[in-house]
Amino acid sequence: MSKDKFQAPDYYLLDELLTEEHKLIRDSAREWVKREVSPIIEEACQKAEFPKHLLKGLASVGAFGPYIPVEYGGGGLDQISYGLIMQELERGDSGIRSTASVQSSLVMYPIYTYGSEEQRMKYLPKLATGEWMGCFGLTEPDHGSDPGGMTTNIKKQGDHYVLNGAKMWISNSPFADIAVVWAKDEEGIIRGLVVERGMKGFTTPETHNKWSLRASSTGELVFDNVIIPAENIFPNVKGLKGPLGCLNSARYGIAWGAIGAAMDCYDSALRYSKERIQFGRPIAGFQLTQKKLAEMITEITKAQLMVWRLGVLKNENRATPAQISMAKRNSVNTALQIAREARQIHGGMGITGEYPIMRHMMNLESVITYEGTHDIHLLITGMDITGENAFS
Ligand code: TGC
Ligand code: FAD
Repeated sequence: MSKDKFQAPDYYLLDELLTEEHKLIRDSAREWVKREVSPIIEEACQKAEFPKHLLKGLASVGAFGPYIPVEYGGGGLDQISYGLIMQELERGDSGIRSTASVQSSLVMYPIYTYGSEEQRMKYLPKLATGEWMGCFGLTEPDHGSDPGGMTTNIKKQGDHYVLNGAKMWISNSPFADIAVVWAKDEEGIIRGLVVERGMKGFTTPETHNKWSLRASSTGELVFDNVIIPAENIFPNVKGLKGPLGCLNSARYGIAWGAIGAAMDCYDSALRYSKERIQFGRPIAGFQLTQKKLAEMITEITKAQLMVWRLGVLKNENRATPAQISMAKRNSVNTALQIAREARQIHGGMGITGEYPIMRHMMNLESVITYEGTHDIHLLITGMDITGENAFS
């Protein structure tokens, strides 16, 4: 890939809505992505390899547990800081943002929110530094959009539990040290628990042949009579609201993150359109190119405003799950449309690894499906405004 010349679009001067601390955090993540991610990401995607050497750097820019309190190793930051970090990481690559989303919102968040003090102290500090990596097992081969139908189960035997079942499509599972897993107990109640690598009967086969998120490692979680000590069960949550509560946090981060991918596509298309000469003039001078670029910056600006406001509401503990769904759906869909238009502006060059467009576009095809599909989020909005449940 050619040198990273990214310049962030800020058409409505949104920087003025950020504090000095927000800007420092954002700029340090931005610089790190330019220095460490951009030079290697294209090759990592081509080879379908997760660049594991980036983990320490991710920890150093505060990407692991930014809003977890400092006494547990987190950054103690607010929700807008979290969003800005996700935006910058996904500007680099959705797979890198995914790794940070899973660690922060799907592993550290449930341990912090639902875990015992012993569980917090045991896991959170090591997760914050990247010494331990985690993954999140909710989806099963037969239960994706309807996780409430899961069949993975725990049965109490004496002073421990026995875990059986399988999870599919699990980001980071092939190398994770621990897995936060959701399973039904003998009464059919969903419980959360921590499974540690090395426990007998626990395996994590890798999923190959992905055309999307190629720089992110995806796999399964297979549990064959795994013995789980009682102290690994989360004491403070029961039911589907446990995993769905984690998704609120991760979806919020994705709502910011996808805008990063959109910003990268727009920035690349704008620069290319000024440099590329056809019919004796830059293609930026053609009305049809301008229409594409003008619509891109309009949609980016709308999405930026939406997530900023959502961040304010989240800081005040007022953001509803349905508001988060709307933003996740809007940002990802916007980014995907922008990636497709940016690809057109780059002409044939748009399909090559010289530019980040095609990689973002392929990544976003996963992002629009995971953490709740485009249609599921639409139905969440529909239910919220009508009071009618159209899921089942
Ligand atoms: P439903 O009956 O509506 O709700 C069951 C209970 O959960 C509560 N609830 C929530 N709580 C917190 N946050 C939310 N967002 C919540 N939504 C619902 C609800 O109040 C109820 O509580 P209670 O106390 O009454 O029991 O559940 P349902 O079975 O009808 O399903 C609803 C639906 C479809 C919205 C939900 O299941 C859903 O969101 N499906 C999509 C599944 C999904 O997003 N999976 C993501 C897997 S993880 C992932 O993709 C990681 S990608 C990682 C990366 O690399 O970034
Ligand atoms: P399905 O639920 O089978 O949906 C198929 C289609 O049917 C979709 O278009 C959907 O919108 C539609 N549909 C389903 N129900 C309805 C309905 N009621 N009304 C209308 N339409 C409906 N999961 C984890 O637990 N942890 C992870 O770390 C994780 N990482 C992932 C990484 C990648 C790369 C991918 C691709 C997925 C990941 N997932 C993870 C799983 C992800 O959350 C699911 O793929 C997603 O929730 C959709 O489930 P599904 O693929 O089974 O699709």
